[in-house]
Amino acid sequence: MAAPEEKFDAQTAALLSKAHPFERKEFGYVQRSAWRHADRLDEEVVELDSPYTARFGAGSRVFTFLILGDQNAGKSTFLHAFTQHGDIHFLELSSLLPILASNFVNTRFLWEDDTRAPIDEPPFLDTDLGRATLVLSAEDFAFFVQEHDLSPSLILDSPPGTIYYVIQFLELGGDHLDQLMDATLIRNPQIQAIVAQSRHLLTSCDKLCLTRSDAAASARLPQLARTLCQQYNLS
Ligand SMILES: Nc1nc2c(ncn2[C@@H]2O[C@H](COP(=O)(O)OP(=O)(O)OP(=O)(O)O)[C@@H](O)[C@H]2O)c(=O)[nH]1
Ligand SMILES: [Mg+2]
Repeated sequence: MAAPEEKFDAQTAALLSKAHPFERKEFGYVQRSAWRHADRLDEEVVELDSPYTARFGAGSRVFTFLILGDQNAGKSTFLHAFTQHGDIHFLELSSLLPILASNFVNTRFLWEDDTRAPIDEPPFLDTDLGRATLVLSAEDFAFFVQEHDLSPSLILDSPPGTIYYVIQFLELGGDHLDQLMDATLIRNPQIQAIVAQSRHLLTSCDKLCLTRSDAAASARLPQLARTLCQQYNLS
């Protein structure tokens, strides 16, 4: 685990010491975890490493879900669950959804001179951009669709030669969400580049999902959701 940085006050340093492992980057703080099915390591799985990858290799069909919600509603906890292989319930989850490989990235964008705390409740950093990516084989995904009575079009409308299905959950929050809604808020060119990448990710979204921890605190959420839906043609 990274050592708490000296620039933070004692309270923030204490929170960071309880955080899921994180790295300090030029653009901020990143938490990552990954999982890969041990019995199927020989299967060639699409590359999941980059937090920004919007395209996957030929033969992959991608479904993208945007997760929005109140602060500390548990969004990152949900995203992280797909890689949390040490948890006693992970086997239950992976039996339900037969994942070949999964990846979790949680990012808080804070430049060197920014002394704001990157966390307010451990173990996850306050999210600007978070992402969970799950890969399933075409055969396992078809079984999942059939077992759960989902629309056969999920399979039938896939391009010929689809061998993987990739499910992505994107979590957008904090300043990053505000910057996506209003480009005039962006001053730093590096943030502009990151926001542009997130815009690109948003254009590939299939569905918007809202999580709420507290109805009173959610007043801003419907408006945010409406604006994002209009801007990015989400449903
Ligand atoms: N009681 C309870 N606590 C939860 C649950 N899910 C998450 N938490 C806790 O709630 C806190 C915030 O969780 P996060 O997953 O970081 O929430 P978030 O929505 O990603 O927060 P932001 O990125 O800051 O908006 C952490 O302390 C979690 O351990 C849950 O289902 N029940
Ligand atoms: Mg989060």
